[in-house]
Amino acid sequence: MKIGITCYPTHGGSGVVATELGMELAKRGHEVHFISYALPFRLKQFQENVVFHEVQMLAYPLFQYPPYTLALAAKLAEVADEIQLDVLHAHYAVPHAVCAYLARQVARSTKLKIVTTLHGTDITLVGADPSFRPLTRFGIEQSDGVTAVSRYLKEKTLEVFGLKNSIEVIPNFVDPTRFAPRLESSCRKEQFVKKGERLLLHISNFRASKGVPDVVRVFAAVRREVPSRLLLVGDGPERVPSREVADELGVTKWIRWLGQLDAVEEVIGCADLFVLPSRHESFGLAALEAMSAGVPVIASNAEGLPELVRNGETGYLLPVGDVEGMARRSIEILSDDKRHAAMSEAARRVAIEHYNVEKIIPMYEDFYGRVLGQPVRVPEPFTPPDALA
Ligand code: GMT
Repeated sequence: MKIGITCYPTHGGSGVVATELGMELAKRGHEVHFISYALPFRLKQFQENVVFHEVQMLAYPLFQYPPYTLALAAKLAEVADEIQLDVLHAHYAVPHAVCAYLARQVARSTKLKIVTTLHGTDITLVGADPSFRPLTRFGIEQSDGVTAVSRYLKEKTLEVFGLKNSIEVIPNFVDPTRFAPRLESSCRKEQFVKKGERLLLHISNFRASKGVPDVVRVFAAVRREVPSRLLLVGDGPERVPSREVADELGVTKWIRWLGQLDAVEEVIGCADLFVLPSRHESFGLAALEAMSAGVPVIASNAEGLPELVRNGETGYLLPVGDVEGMARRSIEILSDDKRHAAMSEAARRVAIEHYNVEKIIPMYEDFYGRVLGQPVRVPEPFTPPDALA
């Protein structure tokens, strides 16, 4: 199949999922074309069957707000015609679903089908805002197929927009060989902690909804009981507030702000506990990547998180803002080796059984096939020429 993918290329779960999906489809022999304003950050290396098309913006003095969405739609139509795309897959409804619709109207090709994947804030925050609501609904209604990354998000979308579309739930996925426990990964724990100390980890885009200051508060309480350190990966508006809270609580010297990191798999396996106290989280990809590496998760019970984190089995879920409860459960896990090992094993098992890339990619292929009205033939995997010699 020839598949076009448009997504946000910067750090953020939807771009990660779109990029990983495209790379996996390419490995399986499909021809994948990414279209965006910059190279998606997990797409740094050459890969067979993958092409990146950059949306170029025309600089013109009249454009106080350069019309990126129109430039994207034009590029999508151009690529659709040139490559004869079968499917154009829009990740994050706003504005990508509408751009894909425009592209289909403009393209000469008549066979193009549009698939839209909803990720979370494109519905719950941005898409549902009165200023975007009619367009978001239109983009979803005009898509030939719509998927959502959790049951929560599917129900929320149907409720917010009063839609009659069918929405398929295809959860996010992880490669358990890449997101592996410490002993199977390249992570060196002694880089982050002294002997006998535990390592807590949080990864996000540090938006207000992630609750990064709460991560610091949980850590400060844990640190009083369990010798430990905290690693904060990512950057955004909550970096400064999280530093202020750390200073107030006197725990700054045990925290490392690593900033943005492309290859999070290089640190994730080192952690003993992953903390995600989000106010909004339709899925929680970083928590899944931690689970795959055998790291138990302490999370809020917001939105889609209860579908991923099994309370009492792979970690604990607590109400949003319940810092004390999160700290108590963290201490419980970190001070009992047997309990920690059991949760670690369960976290990895659930990730492998339910979210393995090998299981989820065929769900997308099957979905594309249904949208196209024909089963997708999985091409022969690409064989490098030197392997033929
Ligand atoms: O979490 C964010 O704010 C980023 C956002 C995105 O679109 O990049 O993430 C959303 O999509 C991810 C991938 O599907 C999900 O794992 C996140 O839970 C979701 N974020 C929210 O719903 C807040």
